[in-house]
Amino acid sequence: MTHPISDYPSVASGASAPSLSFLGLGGMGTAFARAWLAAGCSLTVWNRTAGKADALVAEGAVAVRSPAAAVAANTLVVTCLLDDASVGQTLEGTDLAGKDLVDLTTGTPAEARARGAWAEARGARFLSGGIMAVPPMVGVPEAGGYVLLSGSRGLFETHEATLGVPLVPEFAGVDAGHAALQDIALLSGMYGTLAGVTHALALVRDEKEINLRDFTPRLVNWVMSMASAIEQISDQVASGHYPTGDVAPLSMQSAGVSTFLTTARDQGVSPELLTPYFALMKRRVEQGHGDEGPAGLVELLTPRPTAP
Ligand code: FVH
Repeated sequence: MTHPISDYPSVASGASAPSLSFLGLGGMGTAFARAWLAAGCSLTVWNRTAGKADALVAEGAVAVRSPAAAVAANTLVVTCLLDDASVGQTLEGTDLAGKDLVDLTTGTPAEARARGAWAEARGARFLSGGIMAVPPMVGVPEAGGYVLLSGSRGLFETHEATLGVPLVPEFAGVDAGHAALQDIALLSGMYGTLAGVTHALALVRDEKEINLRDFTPRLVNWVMSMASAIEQISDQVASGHYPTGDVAPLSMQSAGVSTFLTTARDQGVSPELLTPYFALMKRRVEQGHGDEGPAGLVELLTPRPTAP
């Protein structure tokens, strides 16, 4: 469920202010810590390189010397470290019994599930997070960032307001791996788009009569207007039914591939960002799906056993 940011006003200050411990003061961690301090939270921080806490202490944080001291200081314990291995190294030997552990470190779904089982075996409730933002978006609701959280619904409901201070929290299910899976899926969509954008800019950037400042708004508008097709593609993938008679059938698109490859060659641009997608279109057409749109390409990536 998506919550409007207005659900997360500044938290109370003074004796009733939420209190939490935060481990990991890298670029993202520092942005999170600042947002909690600015909202009046009582924040205990730890970082491997202790000096990174100095500025936050000046802003009101309490820095402690060990992960164990940070975990002991509060029920709500949040980690934002480099990777899952660093989370294990940091929390090993700390007493997690009765704690609510929220790990915002990016990792695989399997790592999140294993970390959840590890935390629960030590008596903690657990949420794994996928941060859909970059540091300047943290604490800036209008920037549109949010954090996916999956695992213990009870933990989420207990701390939703506090967790919502830096970024809007969205509960992503009780499977601890589902925040990470959706995080990676969303970023994969971003990388695919960036691949096309990179190729497009490479095609035109050295052309004397084309000004990138004129071309770029066209590229932005085109990518955004094409994004409206995502919902139709998703509906077809969900149903596993790929209608024929698409307005831009694969057969037509596949026939146009040579135009893209020749243009790239003539412009001195490597086609390597596009050729894997073109290869999938060709295979799908060869399998007899030329009248369909692009949604069915997913069947080539996740082949399902055919019915007996
Ligand atoms: N920055 C971003 O734009 C992205 C946005 C999406 C989410 N990611 C993930 O968030 C995690 C933290 O990212 P970060 O930007 O804070 O990362 P760094 O600035 O590189 O800081 C890393 C912190 O981890 C500490 N650390 C590293 N290894 C260990 C270890 N073995 N034991 C204890 N701590 C460790 C490091 O400490 P130090 O180097 O200062 O001593 C930093 O605090 C990350 O998963 C992103 O993928 C950010």
